[in-house]
Amino acid sequence: MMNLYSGTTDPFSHRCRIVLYEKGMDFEVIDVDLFNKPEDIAIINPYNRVPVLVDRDLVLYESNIINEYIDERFPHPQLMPPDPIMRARARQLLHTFEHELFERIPILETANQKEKEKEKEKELDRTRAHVRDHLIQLAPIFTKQKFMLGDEFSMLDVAIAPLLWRLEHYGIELPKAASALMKYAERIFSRQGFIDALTPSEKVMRR
Ligand SMILES: N[C@@H](CCC(=O)N[C@@H](CS)C(=O)NCC(=O)O)C(=O)O
Repeated sequence: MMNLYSGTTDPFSHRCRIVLYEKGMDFEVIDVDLFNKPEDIAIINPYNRVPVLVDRDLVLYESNIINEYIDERFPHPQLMPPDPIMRARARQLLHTFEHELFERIPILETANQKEKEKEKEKELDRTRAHVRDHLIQLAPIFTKQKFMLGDEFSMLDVAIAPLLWRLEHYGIELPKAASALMKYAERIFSRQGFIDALTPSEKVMRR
């Protein structure tokens, strides 16, 4: 059985939980409190971060790498496109999401810290604006199709969903012009796999 070491509020772990629940397979999620991290994480992941997947002798870290492995081991429903050209495009977009959006998560995570220096507050505002503008650019896609790659739910939707779930929590407000994107987000949030993957601490992030 696969074991996933997963942060209870961590958006990267959230991605892996979504894939595990979408696949409906046998696995165990080991909850990791990031404020009180057990020492064994540093033993299994040299970067001392979650998520980490352990499948017998295989130990994997990096959410997108873990998710591609699960997708290949359990191909139903397939989340990466079967065609090599579409798969390459999907990986390119996964990279863009990391670069433009998810690399900024550590700054966005400071949104709920009480005491912040002025400089940090400015950095947080710049980051919120960058993420908001990038999401606004994506909105027109969903006037034509249901999901990121077409009408089927895919790895791209998995990859971005934890951020969309946390927009309010990070203090990011989208304008009405991006309503197609928020409708798209609701489409993801209503999936059974998505609902089952939420931890109690994540459930309270959105009202
Ligand atoms: N690029 C990594 C990012 C993982 C990551 O940054 N995890 C953070 C949680 S947001 C972590 O475990 N940080 C260690 C800590 O907070 O002590 C992935 O996609 O898995």
